[in-house]
Amino acid sequence: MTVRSARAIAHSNIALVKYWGKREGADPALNLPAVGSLSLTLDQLRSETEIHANAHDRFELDGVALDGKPAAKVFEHLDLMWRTSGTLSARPPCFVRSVNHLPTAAGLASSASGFAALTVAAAGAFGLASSLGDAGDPTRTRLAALARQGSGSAARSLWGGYVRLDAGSDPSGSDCIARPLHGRDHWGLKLLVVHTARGAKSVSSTGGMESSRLTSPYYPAWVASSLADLDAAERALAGRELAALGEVMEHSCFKMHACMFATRPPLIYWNGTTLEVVRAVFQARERGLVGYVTSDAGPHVKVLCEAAVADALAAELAALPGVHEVQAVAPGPDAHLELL
Ligand code: 2P0
Repeated sequence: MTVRSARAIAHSNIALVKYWGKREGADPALNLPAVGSLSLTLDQLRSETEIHANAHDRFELDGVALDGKPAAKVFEHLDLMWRTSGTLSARPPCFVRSVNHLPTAAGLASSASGFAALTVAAAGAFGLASSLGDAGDPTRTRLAALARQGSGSAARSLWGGYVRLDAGSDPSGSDCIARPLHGRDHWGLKLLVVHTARGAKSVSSTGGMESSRLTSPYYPAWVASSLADLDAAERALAGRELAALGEVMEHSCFKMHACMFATRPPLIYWNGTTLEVVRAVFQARERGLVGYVTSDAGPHVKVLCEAAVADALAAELAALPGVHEVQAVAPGPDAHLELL
């Protein structure tokens, strides 16, 4: 079989209920999470990836040729996609060209959109799919499971709107399934991405999760309490109850960071401005300007709010010392595949 030229677009996502930790005793290649997660897909923040046949493997990100670990992860994932296509011959060399419309590796989920776009583009290039249908298309579910093997959060980027990824318990990973809960038009929410630093984060998520599992005394409590958060968030989302969703979203975020802080050595992804932004959001909420915070494996703060208050809240946060930029992002669309 030859490689077809294909292009994919996948949007990043932010976890409202967080994933942190791999399932103990599972095959590492399956990359099974210890906890489920629930996310919002983001409109402007996206990865666009093309795959073409080439004389040798080549990976280009934002116009720069990369080798070493980032390229190795990309081509390992292509090998997985090629094996999945059922072709027995060796994978032909490919040119993978990716553009990230978001800061890479800064805790803004570039690996989610990146691995989702890579998975979808490879599915097109290797004949696993020629197009993707609407949110109910079972091909999306299959590709989400493959994307997860590249990066856990990537499984959630196959769909727009609101997505739940269940941890499952079967050793094969067959019940670790992502599914769309609501489309992007379900609720007029905005996510304010408050940038508090520039540049890449210092500890990768994968390494950080493992060290939390091995050393944080709070890790078992984190895992044990996650299912209740997921169910509460799903209910609040269905009823469009922002206070209930915000409360469980902040609880999930601060529990994850408490678990990170208690890791040895400690994982502190925040900077001073992170905490100042969190305080400012709490204070604005008391004055009736209602937003709820979350943050990931990086120093930026994301604030979930109704679209009607987004501009006023964004202006307040943009004025804080140490804040570089505030981006207001709407719920984003499904991942997209195009054969070239
Ligand atoms: C999340 N994060 O749910 C959480 C919150 C970071 C903090 O998913 O090891 O890059 O590749 O499966 O998906 C970031 O971790 O980790 C992440 P791997 P991934 O969004």
